[in-house]
Amino acid sequence: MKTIDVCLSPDLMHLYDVRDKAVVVVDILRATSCMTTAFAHGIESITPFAKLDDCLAMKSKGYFTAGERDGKKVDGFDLGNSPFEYMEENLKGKKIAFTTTNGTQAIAKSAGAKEIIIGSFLNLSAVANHLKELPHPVLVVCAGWKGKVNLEDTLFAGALVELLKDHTEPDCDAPLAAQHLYNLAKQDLFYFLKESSHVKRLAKLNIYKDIQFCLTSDQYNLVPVLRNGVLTV
Ligand code: 3SL
Repeated sequence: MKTIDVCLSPDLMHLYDVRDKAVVVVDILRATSCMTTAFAHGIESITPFAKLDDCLAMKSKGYFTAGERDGKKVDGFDLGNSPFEYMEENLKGKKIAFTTTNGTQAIAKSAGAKEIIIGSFLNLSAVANHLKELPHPVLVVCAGWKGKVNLEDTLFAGALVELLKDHTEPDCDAPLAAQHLYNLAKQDLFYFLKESSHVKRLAKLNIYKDIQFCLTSDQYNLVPVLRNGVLTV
């Protein structure tokens, strides 16, 4: 049976060898939820960048640019990091260059994996079904917050471990911890997360609607995959 593991923070990536792995990058609030939503609404591709300048430079190549730091849209960028922005009709068929505080950093740190895919609650079952078909061991990479662990990405990892429990075996205690946590929280993820650091951070920006949407399971049946540095479905 193939293994499943969970890297609770990108700062722990040195502990994992990604070369034989299918990596699922997750940033529930909100980068990977935005990416999933964007593809569901017809966006052609998303090119993730770790650095703001590299991302902004794509504007001159005809890309829409999405830039978030500390929860806020960065000046000069076309888009921020609310999933509702990615439902706009004018983005259909467009290419987006994307950079966020943690999500795109986690993608960059997963470089070299056999496959890198984007996970969120919005496409949870689609991701699980995709992974069932792959022969590779699975590593869920939680984006966290500036190197620190967060609850919402850990809960997603736990949901995935739960869905894959008949197809994978845990490689250490992190997947087991995530799975137990998810089983405690699954009746009401929003309630479970109300004291969490990033929910509090985003609440200050008044974006409960985003949080609630990002915690909704299985809205979309698609799996963004990174090929040659570009995400497509
Ligand atoms: O850190 C990130 O990548 C973002 O998703 C953070 S925020 O939800 O936009 O604050």
